[in-house]
Amino acid sequence: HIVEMDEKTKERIAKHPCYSEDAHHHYARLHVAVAPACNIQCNYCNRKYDCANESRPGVVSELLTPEEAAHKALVIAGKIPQMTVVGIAGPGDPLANPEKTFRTFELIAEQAPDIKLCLSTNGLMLPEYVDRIKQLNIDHVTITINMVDPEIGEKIYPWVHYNRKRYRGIEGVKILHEKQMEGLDALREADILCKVNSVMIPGINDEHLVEVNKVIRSKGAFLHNIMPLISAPEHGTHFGLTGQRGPTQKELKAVQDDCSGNMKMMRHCRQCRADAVGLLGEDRSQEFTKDKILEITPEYDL
Ligand code: CLF
Ligand code: SF4
Repeated sequence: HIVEMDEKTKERIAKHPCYSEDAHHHYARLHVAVAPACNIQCNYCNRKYDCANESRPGVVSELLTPEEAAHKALVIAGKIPQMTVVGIAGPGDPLANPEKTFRTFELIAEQAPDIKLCLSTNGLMLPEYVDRIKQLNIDHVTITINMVDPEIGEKIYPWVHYNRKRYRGIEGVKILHEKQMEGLDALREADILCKVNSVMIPGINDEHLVEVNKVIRSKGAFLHNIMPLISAPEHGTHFGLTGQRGPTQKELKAVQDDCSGNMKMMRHCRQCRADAVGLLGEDRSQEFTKDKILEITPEYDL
C-alpha cells in the first residue's frame, strides 16, 4: 500500500525518474562525475571504480571539472528535452568534494534553473551541508544507509575519515551512523525530499534492513531503495575476495516486500554509473563523452 501523497509532493516528484516510478518511462537523468574523493571505506568498494552506493561497480566514469560538467549538462539539455534531473553521485562521495559539487550545481542553476538538482551521499558530511543544499534549491538527496546498528556496520565499514582523522572499526562506524541520523533529521526539517539507498549484503545486513526501514521511516525519509550487492572477485573488493555473494532476485524481493507495508519502496533502480545519461536502464554515456560534447558545442559562456 502506497503512502498517501499530497499534491505538492506529487508535483515535486512528477518529473524525477527515480523518485517516481511513472516518471521513469518518460524522463531522463544525467549524472556528472565531478567528485573523485571519498571519506569512508565500504568493504564492497574498489576505488578504481565508481561509488557503489549509487552506481554500478566495475565501471569507470569520465571525470569532469565543474565547468565541463555544466557545459555537458547544457548541451545534453538541448539534445534530450526529457532530461529533467542532473545528479551528482560520484565517482566518490559528492560531499567529500564539496567545492566541486556545489560549484557544478551553481553553474547549472544559473544557466538552466528548470533542471532539478539531485545529490547522493554516504551521509558523513551531510549535517554540515544541509543549509547549503537548501540554498541551492537541491530538492532531492539520497543517503546510503546500510545499518542502524554500529556492530553490523563494523562488518561493512573498516574506517571513516572525519575532521582530518581516520577512525577505525566501531569508533568510525558510530560517527558515520550519528551523522546519517542527523542528516535525515536535518533534511526533514529543511523539507528536502530524501531517498535512502541500502545495499543488501546477504548474511551481514539482510535481516537488519527491516530495522533500517523502520528507523528511516520514523525520521521522515520519502523513499527506500534496497539495492543488491554486486560482488564479483574481478572487482577486487574485500567482499568479492572473501567470496561474499550478492542476493538473488528472490531474496531481494522478499526484503523489499517485508518493508513495503510501511513506506514507499523503489523497485525500478538500475544502479547507474556516475556519468549515466538518458532514461534509467538506457546507457548513452558513450554518446556524450568529453570529446563528443566538445564536437557538438565547443564553447559555452559559463
Ligand atoms: Fe541519479 Fe540517484 Fe538522483 Fe536518480 S540515480 S543521483 S536519485 S538522479 Fe536512480 Fe540510478 Fe538507482 Fe540512483 S536509478 S542508481 S536511484
Ligand atoms: Fe566507495 Fe562509495 Fe563507499 Fe566511498 S561511499 S567507499 S566511493 S562505495
